[in-house]
Amino acid sequence: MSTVKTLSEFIIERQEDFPYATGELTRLLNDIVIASKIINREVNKAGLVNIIGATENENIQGETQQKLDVIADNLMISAMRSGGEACAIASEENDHAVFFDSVLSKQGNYVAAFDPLDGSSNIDVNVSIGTIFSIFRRKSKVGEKANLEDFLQKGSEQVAAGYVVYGSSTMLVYTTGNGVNGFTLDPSIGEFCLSHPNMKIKEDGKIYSINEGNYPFLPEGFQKYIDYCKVDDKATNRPYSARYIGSMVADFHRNLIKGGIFIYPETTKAPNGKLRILYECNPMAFIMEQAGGIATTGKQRIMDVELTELHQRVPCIMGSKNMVEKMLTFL
Ligand code: P6P
Repeated sequence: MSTVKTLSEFIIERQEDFPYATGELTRLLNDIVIASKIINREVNKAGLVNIIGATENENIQGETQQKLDVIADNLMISAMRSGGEACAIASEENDHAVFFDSVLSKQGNYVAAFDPLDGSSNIDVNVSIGTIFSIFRRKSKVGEKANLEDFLQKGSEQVAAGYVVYGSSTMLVYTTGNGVNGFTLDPSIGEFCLSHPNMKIKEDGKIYSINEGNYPFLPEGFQKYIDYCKVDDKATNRPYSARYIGSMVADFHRNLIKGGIFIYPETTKAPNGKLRILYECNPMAFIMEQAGGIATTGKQRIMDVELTELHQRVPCIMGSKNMVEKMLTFL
């Protein structure tokens, strides 16, 4: 009988992958795993109890907060606060980062950034959603209260990044800079089990993911690329297939497995695009590069972008190497 490898066992086994392996990052990742399992439970029962639908509140992005957004956000904050390995947490749902005050947390070596429930507008229509996380070593002095500079680090400084996709099954995919591994939740034992070791994205693909409703507002190069995807040319495997769920984690995960390109560019309505670099584009870029793909703003590597504010947006083109390189020739 094949021995099942749980995520917790895998993280401990691979502890030497973590810089300064002292067990703290291992514990931090396991705290995130526990919170993700609870979020999964809440997401799965959303249709049955009164936690679907919207609150009366808007987040800093001006987006209506879904009830589950707030539940997931609170779960992540409390997991990080009680775990003690993170000295601060930033989240799409909170205007400002939360700088923990306890003596224990101020000893924490790491800061964590989350999109606690990405794509949450899809909850009420039962479409896959996800949690995205990004972890940095703090820049501020251990023992002191963390500060904003701890979060305004380039994506290349991340020590770990990952996502959970709550779909037909629940999967957690993460990297610490030594490849990408995927784990599927086995509800019968409540454990994430290694199901997709050493994930790599195909160099080519047939799937393009972009909200074509934005076509009139796109720079000409992106309009030309969309037109290129639709040309009937068997020699170059076109026309491609349009696949767009409107949930970044779900679109990203499908393309990671099947090959493809995901694009959320700048538009005349949103000159820096829509997606946030700290807790959406950088963690996904880390995973994409570790899986052999490319993640760019169209002008530079996403993980080289300097951050000046917590909820900074950045244009995002990521996916199969040859598809992204071809797409860039249109810009
Ligand atoms: P649009 C969800 O709100 C999200 O942040 C991402 O998950 C998703 O890729 C994007 O926005 C969808 O945006 O403008 O196409 O609806």
